[in-house]
Amino acid sequence: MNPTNRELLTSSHWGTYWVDVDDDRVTALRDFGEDQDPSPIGQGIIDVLSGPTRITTPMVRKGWLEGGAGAAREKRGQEDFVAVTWDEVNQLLADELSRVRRDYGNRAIYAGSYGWASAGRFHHAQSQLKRFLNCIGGCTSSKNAYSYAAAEVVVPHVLGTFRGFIDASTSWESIASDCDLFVAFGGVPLKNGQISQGGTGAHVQKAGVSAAYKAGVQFVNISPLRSDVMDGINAEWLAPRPSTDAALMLGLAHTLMVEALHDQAFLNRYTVGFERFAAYLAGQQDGIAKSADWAADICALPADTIRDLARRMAKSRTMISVAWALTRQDHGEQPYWAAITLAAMLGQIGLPGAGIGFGYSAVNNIGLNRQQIDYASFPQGKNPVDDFIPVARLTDMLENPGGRFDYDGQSYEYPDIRLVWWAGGNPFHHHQDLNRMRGAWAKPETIIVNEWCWNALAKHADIVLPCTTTFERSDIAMSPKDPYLVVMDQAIKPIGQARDDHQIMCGIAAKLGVQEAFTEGRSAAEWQRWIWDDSRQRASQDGIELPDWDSFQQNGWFKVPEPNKPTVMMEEFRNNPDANPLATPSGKIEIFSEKIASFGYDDCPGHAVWLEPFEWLGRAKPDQLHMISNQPHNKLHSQLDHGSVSEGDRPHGVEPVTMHPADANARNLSAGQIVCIHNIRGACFAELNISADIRPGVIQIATGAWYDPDGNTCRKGNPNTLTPDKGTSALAQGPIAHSCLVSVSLR
Ligand SMILES: Nc1nc2c(c(=O)[nH]1)N[C@H]1C(S)=C(S)[C@@H](COP(=O)(O)OP(=O)(O)OC[C@H]3O[C@@H](n4cnc5c(=O)[nH]c(N)nc54)[C@H](O)[C@@H]3O)O[C@H]1N2
Ligand SMILES: Nc1nc2c(c(=O)[nH]1)N[C@H]1C(S)=C(S)[C@@H](COP(=O)(O)OP(=O)(O)OC[C@H]3O[C@@H](n4cnc5c(=O)[nH]c(N)nc54)[C@H](O)[C@@H]3O)O[C@H]1N2
Ligand SMILES: [Mo]
Repeated sequence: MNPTNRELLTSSHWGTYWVDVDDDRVTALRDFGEDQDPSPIGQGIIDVLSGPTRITTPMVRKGWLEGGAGAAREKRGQEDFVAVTWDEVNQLLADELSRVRRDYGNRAIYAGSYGWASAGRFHHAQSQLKRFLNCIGGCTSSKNAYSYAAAEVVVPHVLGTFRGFIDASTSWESIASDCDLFVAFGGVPLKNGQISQGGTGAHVQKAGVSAAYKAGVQFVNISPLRSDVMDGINAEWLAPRPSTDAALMLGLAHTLMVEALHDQAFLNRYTVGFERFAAYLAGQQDGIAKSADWAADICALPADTIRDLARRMAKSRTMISVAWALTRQDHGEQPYWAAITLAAMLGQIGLPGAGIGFGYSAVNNIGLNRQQIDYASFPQGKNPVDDFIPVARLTDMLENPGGRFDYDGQSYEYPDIRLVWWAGGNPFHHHQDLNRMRGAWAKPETIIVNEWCWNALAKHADIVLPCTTTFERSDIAMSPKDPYLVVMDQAIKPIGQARDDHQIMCGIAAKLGVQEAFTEGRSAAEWQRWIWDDSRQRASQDGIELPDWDSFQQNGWFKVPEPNKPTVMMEEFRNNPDANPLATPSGKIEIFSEKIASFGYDDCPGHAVWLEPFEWLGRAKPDQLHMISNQPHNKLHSQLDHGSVSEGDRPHGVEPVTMHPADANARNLSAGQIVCIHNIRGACFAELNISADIRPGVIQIATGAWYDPDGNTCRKGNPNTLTPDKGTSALAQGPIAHSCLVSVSLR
């Protein structure tokens, strides 16, 4: 399997490791020497590569197999499965796809298939699925990511692009050398920096924060959790009520305005619409000045603290950092628009170490100084179907065929979905209000899932196609977001009858007569080489020489040289806004957007505003608490929840929840007890952890525990039994998991 004499290597979203193998079993993962801060997450896979949670053969739900498509679909998740051969399952799939396409058209197939799957440029499950479906007429798809859907739609109206700027975030080096004050809404939690999509070579977030601190940068952690900024850097901690950041930012902006601390020259040259926003701040129409005192009432922070912070921000070289989590709340567009507006008022956008940053909280690659190379990927082809949903409108779509929804200025129709196919994501992890989703999930006639482990998604399918893990196939990790290009060696043979997603699609393509269109005559190995060679040419055009394929394989990895100076986001625009206009209608920063205003949305008007969230502490009943369900420190989402690292943090089999001592006392609860977190949508169990490092009135439980329902209660502690499923606004329709009220009592 290993064409060279070197040791075996692998890459994952959480890091690169050397792989030890004995008797066709992975026995250990050893740290990649280049990484000074390796993540323990990877170790969680070793014990679950085989064993009872592994899917080893194609499986069909009994009712579906016996009664045909649609039979006993309300029993999904409860019925037994029957093992079948690959040939049998391929025939079933070919017949079923043909039926659905013939009777309802390709738009009746939903394969948005959102999710992170595994690293590897070629074996990207979603690309494999989509390319295959595009060969047979396409499918209904999804737009945007759960991570930051609200920002993905609003920020392009304000700055011209969102993804373009997260890929060009000001680097840690620039922050260390030029920033004085780093104001972090949602913090910079080190737990999240373990991850980078598509492969992580070396972890830099901790070193970046530490170096900035040593260089004299003062960090302000604005978050319900003290731990959202690392220990030992003397960070200030401000804990406003969750989902009130937009109000806090408006209070800061108002202070800048009334104290004439804003940079009018910057606003004149680089922005449009400040007057409209200023009129709103002053309360010219609604009679409410958005002052520090006004904000203080909403956020429950002292007004003087807000005024003081505004003055310090004006006086210092300031970086405003907004966590992606701020988008995953009701009206999640607003904190992003307000933060950009605030940064524009400070006039430091485009200066070294200052301005605005999207997601220093989120992943290793934000702040990582690197060359941005547009590597080739496995081409998905073109989807002939125009229908789509904003990614988090899944349940709405399944519940309302023919119903209408708004999105970014237009109105669209929900298609009538008959067949759902997921490869490389887990809606029973990522979606909100899972109990409601489970009801909607019972509507399609057929649900197909490619998975390697028996999680809730696989259990709720009709046809389960067992896929390999990265150890069972060869691939290459080459993410434009990371400087390390890594060979992912096949370390062991596929477990049971598992097949690569590519091979799975080839099998079905052959039955449907589109194998040639799907593969273009290339084997998996030939495709990888094609991706490498094409990427090499692209890099070369950017003046970067990648090694040839054989040398790359021989060495196992290659590090793209760092750029010769730190990245500064929007530097070119600042230096010459006429030559480098933003891709907005005005070419400038749109503090007021005529375009968004023209949509006429009450829940997203033409400039940043404060709108009361769907659920928040300002309207909580006396016994209610605000639940934050943030990213887990010991895994990536639901991945490896069943492995030793995640299970090791859960001695009693349920996920920990953190609560303030005052809230625990008020409920007569003590640490270590198993509690039930509940609201009108559902409930989950959790083990109580008590800590003064969380804002009173707030509880925190990580996402990721595998959904294990007993009625509407998840026994293991999946917080998405509780979160509301509602769009951020008619503009973006993003998920709002972080705007959620709950009650907690003893189980
Ligand atoms: N309450 C709450 N909910 C949230 C969030 C939150 O903050 N709070 N965050 C949201 C965010 S930001 C995100 S990105 C989503 C994440 O949601 P997802 O990305 O859907 O979650 P994962 O658990 O990473 O799902 C990936 C799935 O792919 C499978 N897989 C891995 N490798 C392969 C492969 O090679 N082939 C195939 N076919 N499958 C593979 C894994 O077993 C796993 O089931 O969750 C969202 N949900
Ligand atoms: N270890 C690990 N790392 C990950 C992931 C993972 O699953 N595991 N997932 C990755 C993915 S897909 C994504 S999208 C990113 C997400 O990156 P983020 O969205 O930045 O991460 P979160 O942990 O959800 O949120 C960051 C912090 O925001 C705080 N917060 C929540 N609500 C509010 C609020 O209303 N106001 C303020 N001021 N703070 C609030 C929470 O305390 C939380 O710890 O993380 C990535 N990194
Ligand atoms: Mo995400």
